[in-house]
Amino acid sequence: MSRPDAPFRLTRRRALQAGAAGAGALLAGCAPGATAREARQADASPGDDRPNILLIISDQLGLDAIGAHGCPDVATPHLDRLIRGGTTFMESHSASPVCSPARSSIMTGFMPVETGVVSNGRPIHEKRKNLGQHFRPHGYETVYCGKWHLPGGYQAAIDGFDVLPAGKGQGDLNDTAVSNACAAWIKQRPKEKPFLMVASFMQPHDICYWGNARANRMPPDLGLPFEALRGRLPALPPNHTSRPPEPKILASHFVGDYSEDMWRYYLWLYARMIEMLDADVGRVLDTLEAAGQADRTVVILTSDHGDGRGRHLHVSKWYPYDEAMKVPMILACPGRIKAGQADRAHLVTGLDVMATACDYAGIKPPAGSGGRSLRPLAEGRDVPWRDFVVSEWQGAGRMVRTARYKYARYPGDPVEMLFDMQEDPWETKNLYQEAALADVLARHRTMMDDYLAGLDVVDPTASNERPARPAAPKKKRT
Ligand SMILES: [Ca+2]
Repeated sequence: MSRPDAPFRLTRRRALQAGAAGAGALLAGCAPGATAREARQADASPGDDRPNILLIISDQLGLDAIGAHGCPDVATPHLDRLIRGGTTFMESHSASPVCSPARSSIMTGFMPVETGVVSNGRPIHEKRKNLGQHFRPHGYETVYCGKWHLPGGYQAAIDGFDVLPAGKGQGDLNDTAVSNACAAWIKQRPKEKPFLMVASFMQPHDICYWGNARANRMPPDLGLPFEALRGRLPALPPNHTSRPPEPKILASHFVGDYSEDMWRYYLWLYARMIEMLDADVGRVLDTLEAAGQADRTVVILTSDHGDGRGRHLHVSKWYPYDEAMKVPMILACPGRIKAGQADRAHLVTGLDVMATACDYAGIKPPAGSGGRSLRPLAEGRDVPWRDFVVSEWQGAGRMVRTARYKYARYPGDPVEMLFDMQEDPWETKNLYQEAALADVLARHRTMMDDYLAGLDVVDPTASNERPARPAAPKKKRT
């Protein structure tokens, strides 16, 4: 664990860790008590041409909330250039549409029930290594900046990483500090070793705070705060009021008292928060290019989960619907990764981040991980691929997604969910009782059961979240 007051210093412990990975001959001459500079020089690997890995994590960014992914309501020039300069996966699903569980999967390559992070604010089980712990012994500089939430939101120290201090707070206050800290580190970083950097931004998650304030304090008939916005607000989605039959826990979980103006203003605000994120992503990408590192850095950009965006009367996340499930998964590196490729054929998941990073670094991925390397797909190679991805949330909810169908259930609830994503991409018709699809339903149940039975489940780790306040009465459209 690194000291928060010396984030860049190469400690003797880290030098020894690097030595274990192959720089041992150089390190052999490094006497006990050597200075940090001497240790760094001794650790140098001039012939190391492994690529850097830059993992950019957004919070609450839906896959189709980006300009280059077809969203007409937002200006995202930097995300767009990353997408157009690389490969973007259009069938990318979160391993859990909830913050900490999704992050634990991105950071380890395992499902939340395998990391112990089955709900927010829990630490990763000691059985699983995070990206930093996995990469550092192999000679990578490993740095982390921004939101962690495994368990604390912003940590001064994270096992496996040097943490770049950038304060803490919500996205509008803190993301620019994160992008500046990452940019500063890239400019001055030690050049001898490849790096693994995680730049973890909060936006557009700030929409949650607006939503909470809206729900708790603002009257439903408030109207638009700025009349001049009328006529410029995003349109409501086609499934805005769609409420197909749902398991009980979902059926009561929607916002019923927003006016149409308020819904559209909320979508407008969400877009502005994405534009804030875009500017910070741009700062880091620009710095990478200016430092001459773009063509030796594999950029992976993803998000923990999406946002309701008025689909099915939803705000926030926690749902098996696409508004919460589908997240960007963008890979880019000039000369290494196919540019301008939108992959609509392969189902991918947050579990794949670890395996992909390992593949590019020449590091063996963690044994038993369900993640797959996206590298062959990003490089345009045809390889056998998985038939489905799985997601979990709220402890008990489970979803399996195949090329055509989405199946979801909660144990003990007789109402299951089955959507034909080809015929009904907006998820408006729950087909679980369709006799003609009984075989499809049975096949998806079996697929899920077999997958779950094969997981290496650990005891859930302890949560540091404060006990939830008593729930406010549910608001329903009348
Ligand atoms: Ca989140």
